[in-house]
Amino acid sequence: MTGAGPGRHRASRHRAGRGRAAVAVAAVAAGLVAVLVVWLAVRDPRAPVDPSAAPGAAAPTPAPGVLWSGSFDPPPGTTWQEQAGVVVASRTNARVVAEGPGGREDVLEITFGEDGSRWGVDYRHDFEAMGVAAREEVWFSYDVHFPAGFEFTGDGKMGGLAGTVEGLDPLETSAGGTYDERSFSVRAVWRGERGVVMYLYARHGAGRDVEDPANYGYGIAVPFVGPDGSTSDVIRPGTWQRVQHRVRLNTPGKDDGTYELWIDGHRGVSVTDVQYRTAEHPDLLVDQLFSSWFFGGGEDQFPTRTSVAYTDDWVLSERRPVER
Ligand SMILES: [Ca+2]
Repeated sequence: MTGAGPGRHRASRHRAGRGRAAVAVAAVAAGLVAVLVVWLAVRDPRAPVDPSAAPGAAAPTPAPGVLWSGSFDPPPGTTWQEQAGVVVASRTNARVVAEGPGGREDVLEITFGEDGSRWGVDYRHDFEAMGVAAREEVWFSYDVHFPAGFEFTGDGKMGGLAGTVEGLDPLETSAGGTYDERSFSVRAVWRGERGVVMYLYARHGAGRDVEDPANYGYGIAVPFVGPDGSTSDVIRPGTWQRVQHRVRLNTPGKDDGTYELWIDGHRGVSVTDVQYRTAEHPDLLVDQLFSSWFFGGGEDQFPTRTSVAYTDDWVLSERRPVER
């Protein structure tokens, strides 16, 4: 940069050197254009800046669009719950194990069915506690592993996303047969035949109102359709699988919000008529992870023995993360 100015002045003062100076100026200008082109090519204007990354530090560069990530390896002196922004924990049958299935390090092991219970865990994570602003669109991705022999009886809940208006207790979030339009939630549910279902509590979605009799007093369900067109055997016990939820909120009062559920890079649920927020609550945003993992339904769907499942590598992002 600094060479261009003096070069131009010298060229105007010395007639004899004008030709050579013009060539030099052109070369410098060409160099600057080349630098600019390279800079534009490598920079991603959407990539978040990591304030903790000091110059020269070996901190990993976050992938473009990543808002938060957690891998159950909290820094010394902290807990995974702090790392993951847990603000309410009503069921806590889980622990971090150093070596999980497939040699995976530091994974959350969730235990179901101890003492005849159908739980699981029920954690509510606040975006603010995770350093993430409440927003209108977000992706929540996590890995899950059900060991071979896992007892897929009834339908069991897995993690998802939720939103509540300011001041509402996270445990009051719409779920479990109760819809309150000051909130919404959407989770993935496993079914007995190892299928997976979207389980949505919102005013409207998939052509139905939440109070439609076809929902039997519960949330709106849409089955995940696998790459082969089948709705069963979506879960493959004994393997790690990637589950990804996408929520894009609607225009308040309109049926134009989006929900997508992806498993292992395949989009098996896509609903584009969701009314997450009603006209009365236009300020509702996505602001929570909803980690309730349990065997659902009636007592005939309770597990008959203790089972465990594993989860790891959680990511919140602005858009679909690059596949690993
Ligand atoms: Ca991990």
